[in-house]
Parts: sequence; structure tokens; C-alpha cells
Amino acid sequence: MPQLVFATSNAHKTEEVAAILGSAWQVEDLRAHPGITLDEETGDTFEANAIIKAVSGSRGVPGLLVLADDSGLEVDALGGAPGVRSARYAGETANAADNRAKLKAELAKKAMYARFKGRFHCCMVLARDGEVLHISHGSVEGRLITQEQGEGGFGYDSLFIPDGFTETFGVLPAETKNQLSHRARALAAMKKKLASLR
Ligand code: ITT
Repeated sequence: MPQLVFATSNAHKTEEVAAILGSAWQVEDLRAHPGITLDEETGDTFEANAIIKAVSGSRGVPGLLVLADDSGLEVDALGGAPGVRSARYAGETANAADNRAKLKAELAKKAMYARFKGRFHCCMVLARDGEVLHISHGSVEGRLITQEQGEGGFGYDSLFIPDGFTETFGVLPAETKNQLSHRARALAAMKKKLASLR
């Protein structure tokens, strides 16, 4: 199986990417490559940050294909927040529960909205030896609720209901999320490129 280094410290992302790609690729994240040091995510966009992670990551493993994912939640009533700051919404050392608490508090201030429209967005960047080979994007539209539902998934999943469904990503099976998520769509848009490099 060809090797694909996934430049992430988020094991939930790795689990999803491995499930989406199936047996076509052996997906290994930073746990298997402790020698990789990623540059700081200083970009203002998902794409800029995904490029930083993929390019800096690829310099640590010469000759190997390196994939990076920068993703987050955009809520229209919050002007697109938390956006690129999704992982650090409640502060630099915040965990996922802190970030969900902050999101609920911000939504509570916008009680005039009947529905909180939003989306998850993902930018995937593929690099090798410091060079970008491909960039793709994917989104899934939905709405935010203010009471958590379900224990599945990670991050903001228990607060997000994708369009066409009545339950959150925290309740829906992982297989369902992996068919329609922002991550699945960004990977689908990269499929041809990946296949050409196998
Ligand atoms: P790496 O940078 O190491 O990949 P990270 O979790 O810090 O891990 P990001 O900077 O891309 O990654 O931040 C993504 C955040 O957006 C993530 O921590 C969640 O809060 C949120 N997020 C992204 N995808 C999500 C998903 O599928 N479900 C729920 N929340 C998600």
C-alpha cells in the first residue's frame, strides 16, 4: 500500500481520512513521524494554513507524499466565526468542550435568529519535498443547535445538523458523516491527483 503522511495532531481527523480513503492508502499521521515539526499556523485562511502544514511537514519526510487539512466551522450569524480560529475559539489552550461552550454562549447572544445557518469547510493540501502538488476544498452546509446532541465525532459535531438530516454529526453514524462531510468532499476533489501518484 502506498504511504500517505497526514500532517495532523488531531487523531479524529486521521481516523476519518483513513476511513474515507479505505485500503488505497496507508495513512500515517504525526504519531508515526515524531521527527516532523510543523510551522505555526499564521494564515488568515484555511488554504494558507493548510499550505503551511503540508509544506513544512513535507520537509521533514523527504520523498514522501504529505497531506494536510485545515478546517473549521463558519456560522453566518457570527459573521463567519469561529472560522480559521475554530480550534482556538475559546483561547489558545482551549479544548473542544471549551470551544463548544463558547459557541453556545455566542449563539445565545443572537437569539433573534430563528435558525443558525453554517457550514464546515475543509482545505486539503498535498505536498512533497516542500512543493505544493494539489489544493482542494470541500464544505457541508447545515445549521447549529444550542443543545449538544450525541457523543460521536469530535469538535463541534454535537452542535451541527447537516442539511437534509434531523440529527447532528454527533448522533449520525461515522459512515454517514464520512460520505458527506467537508473532509470527504475535499478528499473527493483530490482523488484524481492522488490516484495519479500511487
Ligand atoms: P491539526 O492542525 O493538527 O490538523 P486541529 O484540530 O488543530 O489539528 P485545525 O487547525 O484545522 O486542526 O482546526 C480544526 C478545528 O475545526 C477542529 O479542532 C474543530 O474544532 C473544528 N472542526 C474541523 N473539522 C471538524 C469536524 O469534522 N467536526 C467537528 N469539528 C471540526
